[in-house]
Amino acid sequence: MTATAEQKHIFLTSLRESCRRLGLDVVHPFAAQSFNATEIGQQNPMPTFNQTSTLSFIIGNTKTFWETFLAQHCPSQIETEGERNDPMDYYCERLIPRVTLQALKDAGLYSDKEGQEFTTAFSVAFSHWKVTVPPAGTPPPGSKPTGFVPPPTKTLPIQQVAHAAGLAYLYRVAYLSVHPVYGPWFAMRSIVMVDLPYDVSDNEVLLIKDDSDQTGTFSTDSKPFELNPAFRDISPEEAEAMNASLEATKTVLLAKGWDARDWVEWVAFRQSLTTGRPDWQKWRYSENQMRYHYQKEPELLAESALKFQQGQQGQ
Ligand code: B12
Repeated sequence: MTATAEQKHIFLTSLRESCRRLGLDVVHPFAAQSFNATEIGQQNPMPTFNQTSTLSFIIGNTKTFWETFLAQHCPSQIETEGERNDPMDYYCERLIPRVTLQALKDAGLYSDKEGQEFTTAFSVAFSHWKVTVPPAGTPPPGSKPTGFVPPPTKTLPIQQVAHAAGLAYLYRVAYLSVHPVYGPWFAMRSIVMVDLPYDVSDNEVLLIKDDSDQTGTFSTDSKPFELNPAFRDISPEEAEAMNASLEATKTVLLAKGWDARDWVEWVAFRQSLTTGRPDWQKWRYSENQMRYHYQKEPELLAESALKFQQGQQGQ
């Protein structure tokens, strides 16, 4: 499918605005090839649709997701096992493919009107899962049109994709991706791949440049970071000390094995890599959000949603 610059602009703008409404305020464009060229990318490549530079996005969120999610969370209306198991993952599965498809439609790049069917192929993968069936709202395989292309069957290592895409530095000592603006306080939910060419100018529309949150614009033009943002303001000796300290804490924590009941210690571990960057403090999750992410207790989510919907904080 070819697209005019105007159509691409409409697609990008629609996708970004819809994601923001869903609380997904991180929409980072990049070329799938930047990941596919890495060693792990060669073993588990993202679809490229025969483009030489394929428009792809990492979709994620900062702390702002919490309240948007609480506002619509209604445990009594949960019908499926999938949603009960993880309402946030389910929310992303249900809505990210839908808004992608809608953005393509808005831009005139997809139509399921009878007699005028045409598609732009696209694919959606999730950090928690790989979806290999067409998402809701997309016609099933075999019917016309279906632009949905299954993503790789193996989980995409989203932290490594984000590193190659220039979204966040993968700090391997901590197993955490570090964003230059948010630090470690963000999550990655999904990767969207579209049969359209990626151009550096796409960054103009989609990178962080929201005046209201004063994060400033950030772009690496789909190239990896060379420096760990956690080390930006500290000396090489302090960086070395941070590595050693994280390594020691990690060894102690891993010796116990992963246990969500140790969440306070894991949070302290995450916090400790921000010592050189007090500017990241404002992105730290609220206490309930933090606890929920580590413990995934449905009761806490239900209680926070109820409080939020009743006008209390739900924090
Ligand atoms: C499985 C998983 C875990 C497992 C890891 C066990 C294991 N070794 O398999 C457990 C349950 C321990 C875990 C814990 C946490 N995770 Co985790 N995890 C994942 C997940 C879903 C898949 C990783 C994977 O298999 N990738 C595929 C392989 C091929 O790629 P890889 O790069 O080699 O992946 C390795 C590393 O990611 C590593 N790893 C990732 N997290 C952790 C945590 C620990 C403790 C260990 C030992 C290893 C490890 O294990 C992977 C397999 O070897 C990713 C999402 C994703 N798609 O990558 C999130 C992800 C990496 N986790 C995430 C988070 C936030 C956490 C937690 C903080 C809890 C939480 N949900 O809030 C904790 C603590 C992590 C920490 N570093 O402090 C975020 C990281 C965000 C960021 N800014 O970096 C991700 C990206 C999910 C998301 N929605 O954003 N996680």
